[in-house]
Formats: sequence, structure tokens, C-alpha cells
Amino acid sequence: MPTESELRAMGERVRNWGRWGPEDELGTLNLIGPEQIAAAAALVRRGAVFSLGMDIGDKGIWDGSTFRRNPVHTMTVDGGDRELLTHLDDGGSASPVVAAMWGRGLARFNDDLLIMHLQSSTQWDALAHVYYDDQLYNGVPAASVTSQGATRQGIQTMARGVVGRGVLIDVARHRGVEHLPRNERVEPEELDRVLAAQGVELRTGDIVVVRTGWLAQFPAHAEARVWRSGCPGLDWTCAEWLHRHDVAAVAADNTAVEASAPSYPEGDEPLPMHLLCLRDMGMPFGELWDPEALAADCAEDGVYEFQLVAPPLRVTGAVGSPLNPLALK
Ligand code: UVW
Repeated sequence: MPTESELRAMGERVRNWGRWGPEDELGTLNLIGPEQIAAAAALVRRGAVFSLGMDIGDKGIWDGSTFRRNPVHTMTVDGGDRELLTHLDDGGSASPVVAAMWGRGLARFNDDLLIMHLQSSTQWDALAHVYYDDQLYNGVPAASVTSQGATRQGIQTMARGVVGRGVLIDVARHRGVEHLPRNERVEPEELDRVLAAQGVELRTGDIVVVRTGWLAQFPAHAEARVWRSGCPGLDWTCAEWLHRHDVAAVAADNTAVEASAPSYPEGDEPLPMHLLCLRDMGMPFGELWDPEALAADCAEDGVYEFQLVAPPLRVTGAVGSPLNPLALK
């Protein structure tokens, strides 16, 4: 982990503030233009589609020991209850609208409700998610995130979607392991080696998806808390590598894209890649992505590039959003 002065020095080198104008809220997504979008569409050759999203529900990775919990999904209208009409006629708590409909014609329906931390499943981090020195990306005051939500750089600014050329960097497969060890750091040189072995080069505006194998191991882990707290991931120095390659966004199959630290010795800065990428560069982070099926296909056909279609939900003022990213080959 970097010290404060190391982090600040790299921040100076990678900062994109003003690069796309003083009012810009898109950050590195500006690197995806019509040319990149059209070229990515041409990567769809076989008509194969891979979901990179987790199932959203109570079998998630959280256990109540941190500031996020698993999503809660519940039914609000459920046709499985054979006695429902009786209850509705009794003036129960169900909506009179449902009672009127169900008492009359053939139509029956089910309805449901989802309550979730927006970052408890496969997600995008909006630029408004993290900051230091009381400034978000492009120098916007951190106080612009209020109890009403992010008034600048909320997730809805990514509403046109994140659509472009995706490139999988399968670090676990390249190492010949099912998953990287806990807290393992992947350094820029290794990313270069994996790309070279996979026979693929990065282009301006790419969306990079890193596979460590960590998420796929989760269900098998009895000690969920221990497993969750020790994500392998990118070393903080990868921020400069992403900047040099003009990457538009980065995602991984872990909780934070960057590796978790086993501890924070005095002087070490937590979440350095978050600060450098989201705040200094304006680069969105995709977390808890599940590239397993895609990775197996890439290993089989040797093609590690694809069209990625990954729009967040348009939750106004949110600092993150769940999504179901799709890779098309
Ligand atoms: C934090 O844990 C603060 O963020 P993220 O989920 O983006 O890693």
C-alpha cells in the first residue's frame, strides 16, 4: 500500500481533471466514442452471449458483519395462496385494487419488491463514490453528495450505458490456478504478460475485465467472512497502467477491483486505486463481476475480446448501481 505522499504523487501523474472540460462528469467513459462502439459491435461473430452478473438475492456474499448486507427480495402479490380471495374479501391488508381485480375476472398476477445496498451485488461504482481532500473527480466539492443523493457524477451520468470493446485478462488461468491466494496483488507487468499470452492488445476506450477466480470460490467457503475480507486483486500501481493504456473502465471478480490488504500499517493509505481511478482519473469501477462462463469460452476459442454491454440502472443521484453485464462474441 502506498503512503500518502506516494499516492499524491501518482494522483498528479494520472489526473484527468479538465481533460474533457471543467463540467465533465463522464471521465474516462469519454474515451468510448462512436468509432469504438461500432468496432466493438463487429466483435460479435458467433452470437454467443455471456452474463457477467451474480444472482441477486439472499445467497450473496455479505453476512451482516460490514456496512453492506445481502439483497432482500420479497413477494408483494402472490398467486400461490389458494385462500387469497378469502383474505382479500375479509378486507385484509392486500390492496383493494388487487381484491377488485381478482374477485372479478380471470387475470391473476405476482408482484415483488427488492431492497438492496446498490453495491451488494455485481455493480458499477459511480465517480461520486469516493473522494479525498473533499473533492470528487474534476474538483467537484464532495459536499455535492447530499442526503438527496449525488447532485453531480451520480450513476445516472453513465445512463447511456457502458458499451464498447471488453477485454478479459484471465490472471488465474494464466497462472494455472483456480483462484489467486487471499490478498494477492497483481502487478502491471503481470497484466502485460497475460495479455501477451492471450494474444490480445489493449486499445483506447477498452473496458478491462480482470479474473482472479475469487468470486467463483465463494459458495465453497464456509468461512465467508474470512474469505470476503481477503480479496486478491490489482496492485495500486495498476492505476498508472490503466491510465497509460487509456482504458475507459475496469471491472473484476472481487469486491474492490484492487486487492484487499490484510491490515493497514500506520502510514498506509486504504483504497488507493479507488482514489486514483475514480477520483483522479474519472474511471468507473465494476465490482463483483462474474466472468466464469466467459473465461471458459475465451480459453476454448482463444478470443479474449468481445462486445460488452453494461448499463447501470438509472437511479438518480446514486453512487453505485447493480447491473447484469453482457459479453457478446
Ligand atoms: C468501498 O468498500 C468503500 O467501496 P467498494 O465497494 O467500491 O470497494
